[in-house]
Amino acid sequence: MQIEIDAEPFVYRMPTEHTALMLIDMQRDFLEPDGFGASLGNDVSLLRPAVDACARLLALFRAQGMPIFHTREAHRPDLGDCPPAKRLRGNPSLRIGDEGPMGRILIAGEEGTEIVSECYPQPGETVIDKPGKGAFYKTDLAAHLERLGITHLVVGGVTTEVCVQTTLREANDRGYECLLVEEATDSYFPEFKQATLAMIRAQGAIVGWTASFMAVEDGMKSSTRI
Ligand code: TIU
Repeated sequence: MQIEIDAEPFVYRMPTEHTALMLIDMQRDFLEPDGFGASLGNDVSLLRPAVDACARLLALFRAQGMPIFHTREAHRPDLGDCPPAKRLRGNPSLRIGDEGPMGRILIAGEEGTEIVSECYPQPGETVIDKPGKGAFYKTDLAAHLERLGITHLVVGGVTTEVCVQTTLREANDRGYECLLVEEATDSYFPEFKQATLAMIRAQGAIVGWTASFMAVEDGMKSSTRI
């Protein structure tokens, strides 16, 4: 079934059997105090609104039985997949791999690397650990999407201009039709969020579409009434 979502810069036509929800990096390390985001000097409370919206998106897609992907920015314990250029850049209070209050920063299996409880994956949902900002880089995401026949991605997560935008651009280059849900993404820099939303949908959806949560909900609920 094809549904229509009132999106910008124009309507987003979503074939439900070829669409997946993808939530990017809704991890404690970015969303809670004492994690990686805070170690970089950020106010993590700025990302809280996205948690609620992502949880509501999850409920919507789960109710329809549609495929759901979660990503985590997570490195191997030996840091073999973390280039020194990434680990050593800047002057964070804790670097990737350092022991923090929630375990080793951004290391697979550690508490801080886990997805927050509100958005925690359920059985049957796919979790992709990625060493980069983009979810396609050095992951098997593309193979999963191809196997399921996915052509359309509805996206939320953090942070808007870093991992979310990188993933949207990677997906766009691979031919996916992407919709970013406005309330379901946040940045440590609110002006960067707004700029990213604007640049994604500019030039006739040069990277993709944006829509409010309500527009997505209205579109999906209208489909269930048909
Ligand atoms: N620092 C920042 O804004 N983001 C990241 O480091 N990773 C993600 O966006 N997931």
